[in-house]
Amino acid sequence: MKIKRLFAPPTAAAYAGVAWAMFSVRAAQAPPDETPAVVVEPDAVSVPEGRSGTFTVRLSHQPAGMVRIDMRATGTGIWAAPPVILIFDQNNWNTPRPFTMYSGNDANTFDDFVIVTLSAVGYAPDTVTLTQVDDD
Ligand SMILES: [Ca+2]
Ligand SMILES: [Ca+2]
Repeated sequence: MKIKRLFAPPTAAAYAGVAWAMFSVRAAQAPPDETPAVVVEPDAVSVPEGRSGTFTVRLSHQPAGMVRIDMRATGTGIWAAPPVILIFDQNNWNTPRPFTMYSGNDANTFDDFVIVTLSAVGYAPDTVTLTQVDDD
């Protein structure tokens, strides 16, 4: 019925069609598309010395195929991560996947830290900062 009104002659019915068309344009413009990104949560994790800390990783947008997450770590102290490669696909891209890192026992007395950057082709990278809680 409403599509018919758009093509009607200039009568009262035609004005109703115009109003409906304007509403359609507004609906198409909002919300704006966001940049596809790797999503890491939370932004910061506190890890007791000798223990582990966990964060999660997902994608903001559905990929066309398989997407591999690359990890890069920079910081101080002794950290270890399991040899796990995170791969997302069209079905599991928005399911948060946990990833655990371990803080090694060290001889120093300060809180070491590591910044982990997670990236993927076609997606903006995200980071998480793991901060050790030194026990010496
Ligand atoms: Ca220590
Ligand atoms: Ca330390």
